[in-house]
Parts: sequence; C-alpha cells; structure tokens
Amino acid sequence: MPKQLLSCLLLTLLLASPAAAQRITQSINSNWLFRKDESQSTVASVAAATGWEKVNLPHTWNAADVLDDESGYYRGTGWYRKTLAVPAAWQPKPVYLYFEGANQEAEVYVNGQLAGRHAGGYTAFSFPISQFLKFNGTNPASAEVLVKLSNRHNPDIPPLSADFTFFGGIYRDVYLVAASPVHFDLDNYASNGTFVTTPQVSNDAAEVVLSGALRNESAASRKLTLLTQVLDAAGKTVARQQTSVTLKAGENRRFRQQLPRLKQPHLWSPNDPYLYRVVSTISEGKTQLDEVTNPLGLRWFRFDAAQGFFLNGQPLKLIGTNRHQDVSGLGNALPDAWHEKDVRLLKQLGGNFLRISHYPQDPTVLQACDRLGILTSVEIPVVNAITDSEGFFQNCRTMQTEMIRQGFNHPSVIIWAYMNEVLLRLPEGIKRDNEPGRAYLKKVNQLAQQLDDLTRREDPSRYTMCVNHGAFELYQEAGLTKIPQLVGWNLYQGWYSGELQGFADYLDRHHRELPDKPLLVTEYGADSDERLHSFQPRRFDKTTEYANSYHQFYLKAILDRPFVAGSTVWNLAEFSSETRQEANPHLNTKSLLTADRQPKDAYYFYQAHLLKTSFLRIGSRGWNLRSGPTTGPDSLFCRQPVEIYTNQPAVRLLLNGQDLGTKPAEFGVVRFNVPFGNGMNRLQAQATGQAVEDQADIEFQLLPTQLTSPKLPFTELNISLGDARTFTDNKLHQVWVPEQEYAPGGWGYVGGTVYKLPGDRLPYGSDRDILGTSYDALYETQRVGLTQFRLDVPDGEYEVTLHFAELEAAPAAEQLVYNLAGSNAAAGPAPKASRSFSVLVNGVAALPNLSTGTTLPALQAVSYKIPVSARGGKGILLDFQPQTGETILNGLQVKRLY
Ligand code: GCB
Ligand code: CA
Repeated sequence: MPKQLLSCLLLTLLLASPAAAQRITQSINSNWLFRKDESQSTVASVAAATGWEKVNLPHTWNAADVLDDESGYYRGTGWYRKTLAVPAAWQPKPVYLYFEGANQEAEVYVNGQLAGRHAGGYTAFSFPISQFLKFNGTNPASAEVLVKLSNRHNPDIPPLSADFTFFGGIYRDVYLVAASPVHFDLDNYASNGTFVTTPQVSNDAAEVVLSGALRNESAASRKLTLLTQVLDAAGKTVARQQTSVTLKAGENRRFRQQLPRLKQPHLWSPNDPYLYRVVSTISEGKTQLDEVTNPLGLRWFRFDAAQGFFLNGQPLKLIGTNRHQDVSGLGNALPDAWHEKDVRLLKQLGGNFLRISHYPQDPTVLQACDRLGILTSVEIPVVNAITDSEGFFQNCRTMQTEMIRQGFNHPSVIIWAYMNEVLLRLPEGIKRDNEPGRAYLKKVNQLAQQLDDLTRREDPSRYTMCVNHGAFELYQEAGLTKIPQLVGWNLYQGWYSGELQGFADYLDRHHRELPDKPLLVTEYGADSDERLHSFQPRRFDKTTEYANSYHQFYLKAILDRPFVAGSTVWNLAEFSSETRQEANPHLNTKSLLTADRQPKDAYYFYQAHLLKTSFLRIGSRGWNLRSGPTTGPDSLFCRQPVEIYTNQPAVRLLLNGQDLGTKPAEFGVVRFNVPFGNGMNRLQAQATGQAVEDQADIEFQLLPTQLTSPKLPFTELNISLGDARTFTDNKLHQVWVPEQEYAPGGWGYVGGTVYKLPGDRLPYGSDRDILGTSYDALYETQRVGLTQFRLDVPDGEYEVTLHFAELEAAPAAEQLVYNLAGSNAAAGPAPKASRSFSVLVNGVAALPNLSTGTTLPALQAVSYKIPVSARGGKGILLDFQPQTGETILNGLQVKRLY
C-alpha cells in the first residue's frame, strides 16, 4: 500500500476515534448577568446583591454612555456572572476559561475562588479552572463564574490617556475549553502553544518549522506521537513530520519539528492570499489526544530605507488605514462580523495594509487579513506617555509578549510596534529641557529598548516599530528613531499645524537625516463632518472639501517618494473619543468612512488610485442635498464644484442630459463647476477610455438673491452666523447657508465680526461641545457685535427662529469626572464680562433680556421662535441692542408661512 494512502487511512481512523479524547472549545457568550458597582463590593457580597441585568457578550457598559450629550463616561467597576454546567465527562480534563479580551483589569472567580487576574484590555487571557470544579458522580458540575472588571484609570496600565474611549466590559468572546490531560501547552500567554516559522521561503522552496510545548497532566508516563502536516488549500497533505515522544507524568516538554521542504510553494500576497493549513496532533497509539491548527502563508519580505518595502522580492508600496474597534451604538463590543466587514472595506478601498492601532484587536481581524491579503502592523497601547514604575514596565512587557504569542501564526503580520506618540504629553512639571525632562526621556528610552529587545527575541522574523508624532528632534533625543527597525510618523501638517507642504518637507528631512532608517507614515488625516461643506475650505473647518484637498496632497507626496515604505490613513471609520469636543462632539471624524461605514469622498479618491480595475465615481455622495444663491439676480442656477474620482484619463459630464464637456483627470480627480438648477439635478459621468460610468442625483434648493423675485418665490432660509460653510441636515431635509453682509433687496447682517477664540487658537469658531443640541457645528460659530439682521422678504406671514449659544465660558467644572486621564479638550477661553442685550423684531422687543448665565447659559443651545408679519414692503428687520457687552447671533431661520 502506498505510504500516502496508508497515512490517509490512518488519519480517517484517528478522526473516527472517540471524541472524548479531543479538545473541546465552546463559546459561552449567552446569558450573563451584569451589575455596575461603584461601592467596591466583595465577591461574597456581590453575589447576594440585586439589580443584575441580563446581557450577552460581547458587552460594554459604556455603549449608551457615550451617546449622550455630556462629556465623560463610567470608569469604574462592573461585575459579570454566569453559572456553567460542566459535563461530568470533563472531570479528568483540564478545563480553561479563555477570554479574548476584557477592558481592562479582570479578576476571575470560580465557585468563590480566585482563578486569575489580568491587566490590560486588549489581549487575550485564560485560566485553568478544573481545581475549582466540584463534580458529583454523573451530574454536571455547577460552576459559578464571577468576573470583577474595572476600566478605571490605573497608572500602571497603558494606555494612560489616548484619543479614544476606554469602553469597559467583557467586550470580546469568552470560551470554555476542555482538553485531554495530554495536550499542547495551554499556559503560554493565551496562545495556542504552537508557533509556525518559515526560516526560508523562495519561489522554489519553503521551509516550515513548528515549535511549542507538550504537556502531560496525567499521572502516568505516556508514549506519544506528534504529527504535523501541511495541507494545501484543497486539503491535500504536502508535507508531514512525525515525532515520537515519551512524556513523564506531569512533564512539560518543548519541541521543534522541521518539516520537509515544500517545493514550488504557492506564495501568499495581497493579490493572492493563498493559505496552507498546518495541522498538528498528539496521539497515543490510535487515539488522538489533542490537535491544533494554524494558518500558513508563505511569503518573505524586507524593508529598505531607500526603496521601501519588498514582498516576495517585489517592491510593494504599503497603503491602507488605521482602524479602531468601534461602531457607534455598540462601542467596542462588536460581533466578529463587524471586524470582518471593516477589513473587507479596506480591501475594497484597494488597500493592502492595516495598522491595527492602538492595541491588539479581536482575533477575527488578523484572520480576515490573512484571508483577504492585508499586511498588518500590530501594537500595544503605550500612548501619549508612560509611568515611571516597575508595574507599568512589567505590564508593557507582558502585553507585548501576549500580543506576539497570540498573533504569531498570522502570515499577515509583518510589524510588531510598541509605542504611539509617547512624548506627546510630558507628565506634569516635566519640561523637555529640565532635569526631570531628561530623566523622563531616559526612562522612555529604557522602556523602548526593553520592548524592542523582547520583540526581536520573541520573533526575529518581523520588524519592530515605534510610532512618533511630528517632533523630529524630540524623538531623536529620546533614541526612538534609533532603537526600532522602523520609524512610523504620525504627521498632520496642514491640519494641527502649518501648511500641507510641511508634510513633504518632513518626509524629506527624515530621508536626509536618517538615511538608513526605513519609514512609514503611520497616521495622517483631517476631520470631516459629512454635513459641512465649503468653497473656501480651510484647516480645521471640518469640511469634506478641506479633507479632500488634504488627502490629495498627502497621497501624492507619499507616492512620489519611493523611500516611504507605506502609509496608513487615520482612520478607516469615525470612532468614539469621549473627551473630544468640536463640531461632532465625542467623535473623531478623521476617516474615509462615516461611523455607519458610508464612504466619504476621500474613500473614492483612494479607490481611484488603488484599484486595478477601471474606476469612476462622482463625489458628493453624502452631499446630495445642496443649496446656494442664484449666480446673478436673473439666472436660475447656482454654480458649485463637483469632484469626480477616476483612474481613467478623462471624463465627460452630463447635467440632466446636457453635455457639460470633457475634462482631463489630474491625479485621479476631475473637477467640474456645475450650474445646478432648482430641484433634482442628474449628473452622469462617462470615462473616455473604458466603458465606465456613474450617476448621481443631487437635489438643489436654489435661493433667490432678490427676495421678492417672482421667478423664485421665497420659502425659507437657514443661516449659520459667523460661518463660511454650508451645513446639510439630511434628517430634516434642510440646508444652512453661510452668513453674508446685507445688501438691499437681499438678506444679511449689519455690523459685527466673526467669533474667534482669543489668540491664535486654531479651531473653527469655538471648539466646545454645545449642550442641548446635535447641531454643535452651527452653534459653535457666531456673529458678535451685530446691530441688525435684515431680510427684504415680500409681505406675508413668517416665523423667525433665532439661535444662540454663549461661547464665552470657562470649561465646565464637572467635565470628565470619570476620565482621570488627560483629555483632548483644550482649555476653553477665559470667562469674559457677561453680556446682556435685546432683540427687536420689526420694532417689537420680542427678546428684551438675553443675558449670560440666565437666558444664555454657558455653552448651551438656546432658540426662540417668533412669528412676524412683513408689511408695507419693509421686510423683516431684527435690531440687536446691547446693554452690556456685545450682541451675538449663532443661527437664524426664516420661514414663510403664507
Ligand atoms: C494622533 C493619535 C491618534 C489620534 C489622532 C487625532 O496622532 O495617534 O490616536 O486620534 O492623532 O485624530 O488627533
Ligand atoms: Ca471575537
């Protein structure tokens, strides 16, 4: 009988052998009880407590917390409990509780006894629990599992602070595992106890090595066979290695199996993510006792400081995004399918690289990357700062080890990183150039060196990386451009500071001054709130248009420089950052997708550059409700720009069937100035090269420039004061237009200035969270010191709504109660002398006493709706009369009733 057939037969026999000897893994996500507990209950007292809520895992106790208007979220203790019925047949088996992750400090009790503790919210952990189980004959053992969990700030656990929400909870899957007493190591940092390496891979051959440890927990010595097979995607065995081992009772033995070389291996790459499987079994005679399987992708790679990244000998520019585990409404408690969906959205973008930041994520993410062909960098959450304590250092080392061992067998991983912008927030009292500052940098250096050494020891086949913010000398001084093999830069020139060109200059500086150090642009991005648009986009205005020009500049600079090995946009999708204020409070909107994963324009722009198939897409998908004044008093259209993204040379655009001409693409973008008419506008774009086309319907609300124009009767007007942007409210089907100065026949303010924060502060308007509204962007801008607002509307009955928010206020005292960590919220403007003023509507003192603190509470949206008649051709006149301080107006809506 041929050998292969024999082994095949043997395998069949083995598989048919009693299942009881095999390892059993089952998720135990359903039917937990949860209780928030600030009173520091004990294990004994909490069990008797009332008020338990039924939950399923994954679960976070902050999902709703972050949706409300207020800043801050619960950072404290939560308890979980569940009663398990452990089958009697498991009595001889080692039983484990396995947590994919729980944020952030866990104590796990079984039947009242401590099974284990774990620090850190982003790596898996598992504890043996057999010793706590009380079996009684043929009855299942009942196991009362109690998990005490805290997401409170702990100076010894990273992250200390960061621009994302530290959702508390058991937010990933939990499993119960029962193994045979003889098994692969189950006590190795929650890894599966086996590690696949590929010391040599080429087009001709591949070497595969499996190492790990075997454990005999039985009372007798055992004669065992360890068999490892490599199966191809079709399930055919292409390599096998069998080893005999005798394990004494209680023995834990390491092993290393080198498999016969694979000839002409099918390589793994983003275009062809071919996966083999490595199946390893422990058997005793004909009985299989344990089995683990691992994915195997055969590839080799290197980074070059001058030429970038090479995969399988070919240059490959790494392009992609960062990604948080976050979906609004769910927080971090995502079902696996959400993780998978995000990776698919990156693949559909044309990306080949994911920076899994700022922490290791659900195992589903690396599984999906292996399968879909996305290369990855994974890091532990040492963000913004460190604590100079042995506890902190130890936790970092443990996390790094967990991350590496748990993710080791994923072919998608090419980088292990360990710090993100660690010098962004120097601790209190510490200045860069004072003695404590120098000592602090030294500590940071020591930690980096420890983590780098550890990583190279643990996994010499991947690269190490440290990710820095754009403070070149500071990171050099701390040694962080020297210690790791790769340097990642998070660069925001033209966003947080300076001009776009500063980005290109920074890259060139790195190349000039650190010519031997490969670099990646690990972050870059600009906030964009899909509701905000501008024709004079500028830094920090949060408009789609500014974000578009930012990405267009950055991608070009990246592609133009072969020494830039890769880049990842910050971020794939919008994510929760509870401490943020601004136009969209508690949300970071630097992303290619909205929180509901709808593409922003920039997503299409990247597709135009990255996809290999013909691509053409009209931008403005999220801006299909527009408004604007007629171009000149007599026309019935308004010209506004539209961007089209394509990898074709030129595009022809039709508006309601009428040809607007053909224009060439410049760096993937074709720009048209479209004369939008009132109502529906159908745009049809056709690429000249290939037969690829796209269509978009844009509704336009054309505004009369002369309000009495019979051609375009006045209906309503929504105006954002102190603002040069338009704001589309899709839910209410309304568009707010920027303020303008009054001109006879039209509408506008008289006098005053645009609200600006004191000094050279960046933000657009105020950057404060305005309470009592989800239209923060509108309330954050304001006209100050105006004397009138006039609208020369035709005679009729109207309703005017005036919107105010007192922006001059000290930071709210109750801010960030639970956020002991530093916040991103910039210190607000100092309180100013309070104001009081009145507004007369067509001569009537409709709002006689608007004043700070009473009718105008600080940072609170306030609006007043007032009916008004326009008579005798006098239109609507609002008079703003100050008593103390200056008058203000944030928004104005005028609607004709009849
Ligand atoms: C960064 C941080 C990231 C922030 C991002 C931002 O540099 O690494 O965590 O979210 O900037 O949006 O400011
Ligand atoms: Ca999971």
